[in-house]
Amino acid sequence: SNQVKRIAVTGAAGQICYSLLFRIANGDVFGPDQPVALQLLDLPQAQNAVRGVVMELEDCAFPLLRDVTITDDPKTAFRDIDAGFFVGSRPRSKGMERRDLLSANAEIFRVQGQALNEAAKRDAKVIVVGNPANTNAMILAANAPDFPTANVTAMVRLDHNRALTQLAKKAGVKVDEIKKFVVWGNHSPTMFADWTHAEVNGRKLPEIIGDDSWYRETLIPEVARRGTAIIEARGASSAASAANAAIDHMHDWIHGSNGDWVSMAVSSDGSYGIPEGLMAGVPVICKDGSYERVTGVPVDGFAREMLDRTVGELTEEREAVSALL
Ligand code: NAX
Repeated sequence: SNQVKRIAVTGAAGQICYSLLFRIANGDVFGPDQPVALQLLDLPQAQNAVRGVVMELEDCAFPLLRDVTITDDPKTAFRDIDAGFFVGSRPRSKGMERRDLLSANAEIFRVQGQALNEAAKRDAKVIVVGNPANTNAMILAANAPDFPTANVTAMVRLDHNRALTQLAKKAGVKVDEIKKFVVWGNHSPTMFADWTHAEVNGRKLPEIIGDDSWYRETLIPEVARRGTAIIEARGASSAASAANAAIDHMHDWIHGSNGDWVSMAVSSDGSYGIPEGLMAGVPVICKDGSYERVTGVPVDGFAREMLDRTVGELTEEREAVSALL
């Protein structure tokens, strides 16, 4: 039988994890034959809440769930892991400036990077969900010098999935019929949902939809504002859909993307005019447990402007936390 995979999840008492943990334990990430052990990290004051979630996990009697650890110590949480979901982060509180938020989180991800460096398996796959996700991932990687930077990624898959459904509705096709769609850049309102290369059965999606102003004036801003729209409607931020996107991201990384593009924020190699080391959403193809950036995608005109804008924001975020890199 398969050896148990050890999976760290941070922010375990939070609302995204209230969906994510159950799906991991159900086999949605690693597959129906892969036993898992969960190593749950949260702050000292949240330990009791995590114990409550673990009671519910037990009450699901998941056949694949072999062991659960609860801790407030990052090193214990990351010991010998095969995968890590970094969901916990410091939310913005009243009166907090963007810069304060960036540095509070930078401090968290500095400490967690050092723990990852010390404790995790070298081939562990890491996704950062906690915001500002891209910059947090960059700090995590920078503070784990003996851990492969390529194995640290950040999540733009929720933006990707949000756009896919709207595009599929508009085109009158099924979501999985759309290929070669990508979200570039930061997980923030500057992200660039790029339909330029998207295809349905070999036909260009922009030609099928045939409405460039809908794309620029409705689709892009609606995807950018979707998180806010959900908060307004639900009174709480997106949780189940965020967990689902994290699962899609990790699932495809492990099991492959069948030749199609998926959007992942990965450490830039300098291509597409994205400064080296920034964690930016790019198109990748996943195969045999790793991802490869799609190379040579033409980026010009409107796409260039949009990509430069989101990369500009990532550059500013890096400057704001530069002391911790
Ligand atoms: P919650 O506030 O419900 O939960 C966060 C949890 O993290 C809490 O239990 C808290 O105690 C814990 N935590 C805080 N600091 C920690 C630390 N240093 N170590 C371990 N745990 C810590 O937030 P939730 O709704 O679950 O969202 C989690 C994060 O995901 C937020 O930063 C949120 O902004 C971010 N999101 C990112 C998305 C993306 O696409 N990349 C989309 C969804 C979501 O908004």
